[in-house]
Amino acid sequence: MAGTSSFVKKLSNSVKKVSESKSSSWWYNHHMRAASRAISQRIPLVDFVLEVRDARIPVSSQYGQLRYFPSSSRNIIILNKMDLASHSKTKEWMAYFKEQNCIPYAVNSHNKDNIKEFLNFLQAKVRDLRRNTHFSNTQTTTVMIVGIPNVGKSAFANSLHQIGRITAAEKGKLKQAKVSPHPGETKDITSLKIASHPNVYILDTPGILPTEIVDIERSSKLALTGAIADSLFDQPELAQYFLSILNLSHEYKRWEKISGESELDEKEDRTMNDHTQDLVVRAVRRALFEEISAFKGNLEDEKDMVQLIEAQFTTLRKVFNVNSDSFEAANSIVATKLINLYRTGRLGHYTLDSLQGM
Ligand SMILES: Nc1nc2c(ncn2[C@@H]2O[C@H](COP(=O)(O)OP(=O)(O)O)[C@@H](O)[C@H]2O)c(=O)[nH]1
Ligand SMILES: [Mg+2]
Repeated sequence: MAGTSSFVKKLSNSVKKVSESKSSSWWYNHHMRAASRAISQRIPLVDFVLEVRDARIPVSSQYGQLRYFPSSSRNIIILNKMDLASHSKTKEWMAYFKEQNCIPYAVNSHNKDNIKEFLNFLQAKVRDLRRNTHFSNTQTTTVMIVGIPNVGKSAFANSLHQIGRITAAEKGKLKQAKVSPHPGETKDITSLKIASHPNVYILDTPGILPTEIVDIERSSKLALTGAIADSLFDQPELAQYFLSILNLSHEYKRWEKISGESELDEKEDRTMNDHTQDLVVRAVRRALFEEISAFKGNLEDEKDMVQLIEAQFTTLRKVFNVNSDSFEAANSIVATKLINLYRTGRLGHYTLDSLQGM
């Protein structure tokens, strides 16, 4: 994307610096190596593989290990976090994957209705499989969830387990897979029951990154969406990258109406119960909208973009009420807060992977 490229370059330079300071592949740690082996051994043994991807980056969040297995009707691509992606772009990506003879399914793991619909879809697949193969009536079906870190595998597994048709007694002792905003929190393969008679179990697995990511734009997107640990990236650079995307999109235009009254104009806001958080979100949107609207430069020009982003940082320091002695420390706090708002969907819906050139 023109206009964001210098920010991708800057980010990738810091990525390189980190990687040079570590002896081997720095984001592919020994946990991932061990887990990757365990997952690969199980793939041929399970009945279905659900590859969870991030709907904001349907290609960049691909789970590389699957290329060693023949693609089949037992593999389903889950585009999770659809609530954070552009709705129209998700539709286009769904059509693209269907054209490629894949089975895509877009969900928001926090949405009960989405999960119910997916369970029905999966149950139909399970019934087909049972009809067409030599399954005995008592045999268990196993479904393994795989994917890169932080795409919502554990959240998805938990929701399927909670909403799945299992007996009341079993519901009483519901297990939980650990869900966390930080990547790398799932360390073991966990089995959760999602249906009874016949039994269907889901296996949640740790997230695995590619051993090497050569494409610098891809690593920037993985960093922004949270698949790679934040400690490996400079937060202001990550926030600048995000702002360059926001400034070139049309999302901010939806914030024009924000006038400062307490009346909320967006559906997502009504579900937010933290009033202070509401006010901060509105103030951030208003500040970003006003900075972009007042800006007279050409955003395709990198120098102009840098200037706008600097102005946005200055305003955001006030909005977030950051008083720090050091300029760097203040910017780092602003960046972390801004990225957090983006990742929880408060600053618009962006699909970062483009279908062009596919
Ligand atoms: N907005 C949104 N957030 C999600 C969704 N699924 C998971 N998350 C959040 O994404 C983060 C990572 O989820 P987790 O299940 O731990 O990811 P995992 O590393 O793939 O197991 C957590 O903060 C979840 O609450 C979703 O569909 N929409
Ligand atoms: Mg997990």
